[in-house]
Amino acid sequence: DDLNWNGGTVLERAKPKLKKPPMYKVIMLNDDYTPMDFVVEVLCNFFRLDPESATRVMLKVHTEGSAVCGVYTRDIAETKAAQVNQFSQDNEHPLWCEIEPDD
Ligand code: TYC
Repeated sequence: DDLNWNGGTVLERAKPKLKKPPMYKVIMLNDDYTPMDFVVEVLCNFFRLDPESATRVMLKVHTEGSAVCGVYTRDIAETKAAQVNQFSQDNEHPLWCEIEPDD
């Protein structure tokens, strides 16, 4: 903690004021219908993954039911999930993302 000084004496110990924000995981869920290519495209374009990483995450969702696409502050995580869900609906795919706290 920081020290607060007053004329050469320590008055109190202050808490550092900058705290790390709570972080949220964006979780992608499996379904039986969304084409694998579409999922990889979403992971590349919305989560800035390279094609190899995107393919790895897509296959993890496919085999395990869900996977983490990224970890962000709450606003960014909510926006990414909403953008993916809207883009999927616009393209008539049931692909779905949710967010959850990253303890
Ligand atoms: N299970 C889908 C299929 O067999 C592929 C898929 C992967 C769908 C990941 C959604 O988040 C997903 N075509």
